[in-house]
Amino acid sequence: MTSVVLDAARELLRTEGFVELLPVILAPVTDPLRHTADRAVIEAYGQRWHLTRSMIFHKQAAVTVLEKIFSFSPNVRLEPAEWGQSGRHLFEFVQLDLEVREADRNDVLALGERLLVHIVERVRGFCAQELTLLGRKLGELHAPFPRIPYREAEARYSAGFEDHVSRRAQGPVWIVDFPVGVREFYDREDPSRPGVLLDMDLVYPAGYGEALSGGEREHEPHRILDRIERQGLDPTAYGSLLAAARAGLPSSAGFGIGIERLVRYLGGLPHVREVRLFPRVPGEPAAL
Ligand code: ASN
Repeated sequence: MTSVVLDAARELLRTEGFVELLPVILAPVTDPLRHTADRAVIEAYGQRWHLTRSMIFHKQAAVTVLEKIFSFSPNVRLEPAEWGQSGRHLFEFVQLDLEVREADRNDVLALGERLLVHIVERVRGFCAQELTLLGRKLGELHAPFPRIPYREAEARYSAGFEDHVSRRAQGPVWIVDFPVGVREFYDREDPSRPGVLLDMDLVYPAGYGEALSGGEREHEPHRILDRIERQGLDPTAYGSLLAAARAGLPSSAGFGIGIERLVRYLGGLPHVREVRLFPRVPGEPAAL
């Protein structure tokens, strides 16, 4: 099923004019993330290299030369050992990470919907036997998916609301407009609504949880620096990003969708470990 998902994603994206990039595995700077405990770093050639936690900064730089890009990008995120039981976490996973120059959030929301609708259609067509074997009834998806602003979801279900939204939903649901304090500095703050980000998550139904994160990006150097400082991060650690922004990063929007979580949802599997032959589960030793 995973290879059908990869083929279907490539098919749609190539039809829409996207160029596939080979992934970046090591970089002087990577996604800071808001939630991850430990950093995976190696020393080589007198320098520290971060294992990619997402290709966000490379995506922003890539759209200076190519309008629409995507990559199947391996990410390493050293999450707490207890998260190994969540069903949703591997410390090495692959995300389909994409970015579009001069796009806004609505453009990439609609793209995310086309992508999921297409993948589900292909999986229903090509994986009928596997779905039967798994006892999985996978219905068609219908776009547009509903959108709930973060503050509204929080007021309705309080903290940890993504799980509530996911358990109650009949189909995928967008959560939009995250507050500035809970997300990374590269998500663009709405110039007309300070404190609110032009970003989104997609949540799968039936308790499968978070599918996708993305949004519009901060691309102007003074705004990136301001956000880095407001988050209490060290600007010198992001010197190469700031230099790229001073040289000129275009406005862009994009998202990343986790492949193992997507296949888990499509197949109705209990844990993302089932999707990989060699799963890397937080807190568990690996056989090979
Ligand atoms: N891929 C995500 C994005 O495009 C970032 C992430 O994975 N943290 O916004």
